[in-house]
Amino acid sequence: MKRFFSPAQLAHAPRHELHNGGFTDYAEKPARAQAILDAIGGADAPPDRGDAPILAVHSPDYCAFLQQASAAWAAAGRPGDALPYAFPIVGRRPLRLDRIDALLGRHSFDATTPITPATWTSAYGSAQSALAATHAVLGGEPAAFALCRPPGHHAGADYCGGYCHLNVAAIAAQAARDAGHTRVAILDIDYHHGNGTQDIFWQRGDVFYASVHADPATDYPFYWGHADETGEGAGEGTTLNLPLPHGTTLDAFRTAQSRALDAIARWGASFLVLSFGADTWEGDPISHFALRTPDYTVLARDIVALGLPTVIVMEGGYAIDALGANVASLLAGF
Ligand code: OKP
Ligand code: ZN
Repeated sequence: MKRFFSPAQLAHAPRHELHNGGFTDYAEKPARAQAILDAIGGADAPPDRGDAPILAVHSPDYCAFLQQASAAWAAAGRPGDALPYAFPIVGRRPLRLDRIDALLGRHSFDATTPITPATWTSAYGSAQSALAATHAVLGGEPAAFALCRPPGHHAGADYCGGYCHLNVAAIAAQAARDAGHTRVAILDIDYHHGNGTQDIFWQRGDVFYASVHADPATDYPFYWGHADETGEGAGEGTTLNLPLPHGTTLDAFRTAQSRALDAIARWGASFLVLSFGADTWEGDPISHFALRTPDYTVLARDIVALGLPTVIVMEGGYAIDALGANVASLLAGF
């Protein structure tokens, strides 16, 4: 299978994240990408397709913010990584966004996603990897893998959060739409609900979003991912959320994934984007499911049986010692 990764994706390396009221090491480390590369025998650098396919999903203001935030933070005399700490209540009155602190809060939904001088460069590389895999599949490959890091599924059209800046799954899906696929599905099997992806396609009837994830009643991102969220307007019925409890093992996960696959097949998708997180693994340090390494091969085979051209984009997975084997197990099923 073709695999894509840009060395620029290694540069984004925040020091800390806010965790349980204090600061801990940032979990979404560059070493994650290296572990995956080692396990899958490397990857090709993606060509540069420019920012048009990114701007097809994200607002120009938000992209400018991602490029300038770190410098503006430093210019304001702040040490360390740029981190939001003041959030607007949207819709009350016009927002004043003169100050970097105000911009950070406006374009973030949490305080776990620092911006460094390299964030834009790495997120841009991650998006280019997703686009390279998408174009490989559009060109006739049955499947291709984008080693996306930073990940994407928590990022919305104009906000970051959950270690995500550019929504690589959405960028891939939109590129497939723009190449002529009229019905594109995204299957998200990361441990966490992909609130950003859901939000981007919430009112659209041309992209189906299905997600199997930890119940937001107990898990991040808390506000989204409940079973009664099904989309709105033209998008009514094209969002499917399948939350599962702590301790979930292969059987229940596979049943839920099969429900998602059935819905995608019934809807008539001609192209699939798989948001893959290995944080469903039993030893993941920030998650609470109990999948085992060989299980990813089983899940992949079920996805392959759908018979759709498939772009796989990497999302989470934080047990670095097991991450390579878990990704290799998934790819083996393809
Ligand atoms: C990203 B992805 C605070 C705990 C919350 C955010 C989790 C983001 C997961 N330290 N951290 O979906 O794997
Ligand atoms: Zn996750």
